[in-house]
Amino acid sequence: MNKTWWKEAVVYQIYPRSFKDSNNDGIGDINGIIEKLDYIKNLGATMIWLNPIYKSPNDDNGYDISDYRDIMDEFGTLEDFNNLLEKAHEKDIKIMMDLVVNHTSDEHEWFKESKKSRDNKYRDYYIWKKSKDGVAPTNWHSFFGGSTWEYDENTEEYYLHLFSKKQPDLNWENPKVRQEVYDLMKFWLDKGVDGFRMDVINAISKDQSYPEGTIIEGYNYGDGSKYYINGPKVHEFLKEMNKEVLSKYDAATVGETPNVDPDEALKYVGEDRDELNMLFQFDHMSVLDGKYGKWSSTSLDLVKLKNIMSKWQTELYNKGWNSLYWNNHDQPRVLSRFGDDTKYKLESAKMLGTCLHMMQGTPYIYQGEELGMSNVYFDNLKDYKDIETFNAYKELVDSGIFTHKEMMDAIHKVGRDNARTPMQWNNSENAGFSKAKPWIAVNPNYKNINTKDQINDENSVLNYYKKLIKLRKKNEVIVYGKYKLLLENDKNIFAYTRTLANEVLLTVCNFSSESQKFYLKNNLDFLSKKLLITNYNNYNKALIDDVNSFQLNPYEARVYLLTK
Ligand code: ISL
Ligand code: CA
Repeated sequence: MNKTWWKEAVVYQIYPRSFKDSNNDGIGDINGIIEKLDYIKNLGATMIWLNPIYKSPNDDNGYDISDYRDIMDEFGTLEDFNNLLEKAHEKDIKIMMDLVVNHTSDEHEWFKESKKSRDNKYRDYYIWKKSKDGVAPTNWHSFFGGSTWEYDENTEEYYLHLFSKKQPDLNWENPKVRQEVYDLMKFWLDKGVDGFRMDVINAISKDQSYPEGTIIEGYNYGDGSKYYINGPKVHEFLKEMNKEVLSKYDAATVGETPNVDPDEALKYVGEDRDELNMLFQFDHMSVLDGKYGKWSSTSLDLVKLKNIMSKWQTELYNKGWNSLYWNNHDQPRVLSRFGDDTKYKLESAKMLGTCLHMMQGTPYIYQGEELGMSNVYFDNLKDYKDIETFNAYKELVDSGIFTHKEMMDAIHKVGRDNARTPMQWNNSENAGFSKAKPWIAVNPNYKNINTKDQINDENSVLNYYKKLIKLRKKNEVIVYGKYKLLLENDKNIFAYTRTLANEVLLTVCNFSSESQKFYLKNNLDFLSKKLLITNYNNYNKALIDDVNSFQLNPYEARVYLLTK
C-alpha cells in the first residue's frame, strides 16, 4: 500500500456556525476559527474539514449554496477566508472544503434563470420534468420528507430536489454543469485549499428513465434511491472530474456516500480507479436503525457493529483507504449513542476514541468529540433548528405514526441538532462560544464539559485524544498495519490486532458498564510488550497482566504494542 500524506492525516471537522463566534452576533464565524487554530494545532490534528461556508440563504445551514465563490455573510468575507488559510498553513494545518454540487440553493443565479422559462439557457442546469398523469414525475420520497418534486406554476413543470425544495438538484448530464463544477473547484484549489469533502457525491447521476420507487411501508411515497444512488454515470463523471481537476493538484478527497458496500466503495476509492481518495460509508451509522430508519432507533448489538467495522477494515485493505468517524454534523453524539453519557462518560468517551483511532484509515474528529460532548435534550420542539427534524416531525407525527412524546424521544436520540449545539469552550455564559444568545441553545452540561477545564486536567478526554493522535504519528503500525478482529462473537468486548512487520498492536475495548473478562484461547506470541494507552489509572496492573487474559473495568480500553 503506498504511503501518502492524507493517509497519515488526522482531520478535525468544524461546523463553523457552532464553533466560535468572534463578533458576538450569536453565530460562529471564520475569525472565530482563526482564534482557535492553536487549540487545533495543540490537539494534533493536521487538517480541518470545514462544513460549507459559501453564500447561502441557510435553508439547510449552508448546504444550499447561492454563490460558490463567495462567503456567507454571517461567517465573514473572502479576505477572512484567505487569512484563515494562510494562518492555518503557517501552522502546518491543511484546510479541506465542503463541496456541495449535487444541488444548489434555489436562490443561486443558475436556478433563478432556469425557472424563468422553458427555453432559458440555464433551463438544463437543473432537472425539469412534466407531470405524469397529473401527478409528480415519480413517487420518490425526499431525504427531508415529502416528494422529491416541486411544481413550478409559471413554467408548468416539476423540478427535482432530493433534499429540501430550496435545494434543486443539478443536472450532471449537462456538460456545461460539469464544467461549472470543475471551474469552481479550481477556483478554491488555486487559492491553496487542500481538499474536498464531497456532499452526497454518489447521488449526482440519475437513472434517465426516472422509474417509480417501491412504496415504503407507512408512507405514500416510494424509495427511488436505487435510481439515483451510485447511478449509471457516477463513475464516468468522477473520472472526468479527476482528469480535469483532481489529477492536477495534490488534494485529498473524501466522498460522502450513503448506501455503499465495500465492493461499490472500491469503485470510488480503489487505488487504480482515479476517482476519490476516501469515502464516508454509513453502515455503522445506521446499525441502530429500525422500521422508520433512524427515527425508530434500537439499542446496540455490538456483534453487529464489530462485523460492520471489520468488514470495512478487511475489504478495503490494500485496495482503498478508509475514513474513520463516529460523529459528524448530521449524527447524534457517539457518547450518547454507543457509550454512556451519565455514569461512565469519561471512560466511555475515551474507550470509543481508542476503538476508532487504532483502526486503519484517516480519523475524523468532530468538534467537541474530543471533550466527550453528548446529546442535548431540549424539551421544546421550538428549540430545535434543523429542517430535517421539523420535516420528519411533520411527516411522522401528523400522520399519526408517532405520538409527540415518541417523536421527541427520537429527536433526543438521533436529531441532527445533537451535533450542532455550540462548542463548549469554558463554563462562562453560553459556554464561551459567544457573548450574545447563540443561534441554537448551548447544551447545559457545558459547566462540566468544556475545553478550559480539560486542558489542564491530565485525566480529561481532551488530553486522552491528544495522546491517541500522538500515538498514530509515532507508530506506523497504527496507520498501515493489517487488521484482524478477535473474539468475533463476544457481545461486550471489541478487540482486534493490527500487524506490520514484527509489530502487533492489540486493542481491547469493553463496550459495557460491567466488568468483563478478556481471554484469548489462541494466545498471541511476542517477545516484548508495551502498554501504549489505557483509560483507567491502572498502568502498573495493566503492565503486569497477561495480555492474553485479563479483567476489564467498565468501558475500559487498553492498547498494547507487542514485538515479535
Ligand atoms: O443526515 C442524514 C441522516 O440523518 C443523512 O440522510 C444526510 O441527509 C445525508 O447523508 C446527506 O447529508 C449531506 O447532505 C445534506 C445535508 O443536509 C447534510 O448536512 C449533509 O451532510 C444535503 O446537502
Ligand atoms: Ca459571529
